Amino acid sequence: MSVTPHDESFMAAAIRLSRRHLGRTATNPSVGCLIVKDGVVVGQAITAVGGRPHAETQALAEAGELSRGATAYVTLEPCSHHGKTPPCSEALIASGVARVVISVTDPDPRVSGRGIAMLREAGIEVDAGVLEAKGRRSLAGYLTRQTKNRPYVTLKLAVSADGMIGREGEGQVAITGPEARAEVQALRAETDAILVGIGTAISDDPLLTVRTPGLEAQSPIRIVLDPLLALPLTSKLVATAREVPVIVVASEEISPSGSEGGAPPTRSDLESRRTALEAAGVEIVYCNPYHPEILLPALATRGISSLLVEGGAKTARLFLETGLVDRIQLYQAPVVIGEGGIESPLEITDIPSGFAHTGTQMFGEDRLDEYERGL
Ligand code: AOF
Ligand code: ZN
Repeated sequence: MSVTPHDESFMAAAIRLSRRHLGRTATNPSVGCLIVKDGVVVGQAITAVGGRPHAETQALAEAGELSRGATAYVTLEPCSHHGKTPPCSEALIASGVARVVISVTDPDPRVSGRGIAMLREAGIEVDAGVLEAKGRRSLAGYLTRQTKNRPYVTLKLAVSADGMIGREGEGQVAITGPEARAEVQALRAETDAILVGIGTAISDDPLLTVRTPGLEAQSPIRIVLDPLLALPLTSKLVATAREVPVIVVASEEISPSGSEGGAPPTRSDLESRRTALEAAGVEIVYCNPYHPEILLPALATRGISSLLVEGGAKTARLFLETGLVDRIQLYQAPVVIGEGGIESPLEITDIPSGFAHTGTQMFGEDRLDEYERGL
């Protein structure tokens, strides 16, 4: 049997389902699985919050005896390894499903192709690569961390009608409206970590959490690029560091084991800032804050698969210039900033080459354009 439009419809549903647990299954991918019998969904599941159980075993449990002769739709190749749970391929074989339809093959070296091989050896018909581009996008964080040893990076910018992202010396300036802000909250909720530069952390005093009622627990880890530990102890970030983690990325040169000397502040100043930040629950990581190509693998090692860069202009430029942005979300608002504006590092007319325009949506008066590089 070959792949039919029905297969694509069920896979689209499985992909949509999988997105519900994005940002909540680290370091496991959020996978969606449907069990379909005679054209009807009889079991459906997502990788559980926390990463286990995997999607397939839960969907099969729901379908029960109805799995026999059914088709399983899975967004990622079923696992073949004995990890923290037994292999899903074995569970599928034991359930008696007749066919397994897969979107993306698993780059995990413990699985990669073996899951499919196990199913075929057991006489199950397997079709892989169904809605693959869409499937890959839904697994972007997992795939990027597995294959590039860094998180998938989204750069979000909100630009005024006159090309500004804020006003000098004024802290947070409203550029987008409530609908767009709600959308950004949803994006934060599906992302592992969010990053800003120290300039933004000081001038805007942002919280960087998810405030959508009921989703507060899905706030990302908050990261500040802060070479000299300038994050104020009175900032909202520091004040809430015990509820939602804050990581300050400071220069290696100022680490307690780093070399002496250099520019002000003095070593004892730095030492007391470090002690105070740590006492407030902030974690300090010593890593060159101006080299995302070094920082990002360090974040991947900590299990961070997706990163949202939210500002400011300098930090956005740094990530763009090092070619470490995978997706750009550019909001354009009708607001005019005028005098004293901070120029956007990016406008719709100068999106870097290599990015494809993947969609436009309106949120109230604001227009969101999305651009992605190949995964
Ligand atoms: C699946 N279905 O829903 C997910 C899979 O540590 P473990 O034992 O949980 O294994 C983690 C690996 O399992 C992960 O790297 C990926 O290969 C796979 N994730 N596999 O069959 C799922 N989440
Ligand atoms: Zn599995």
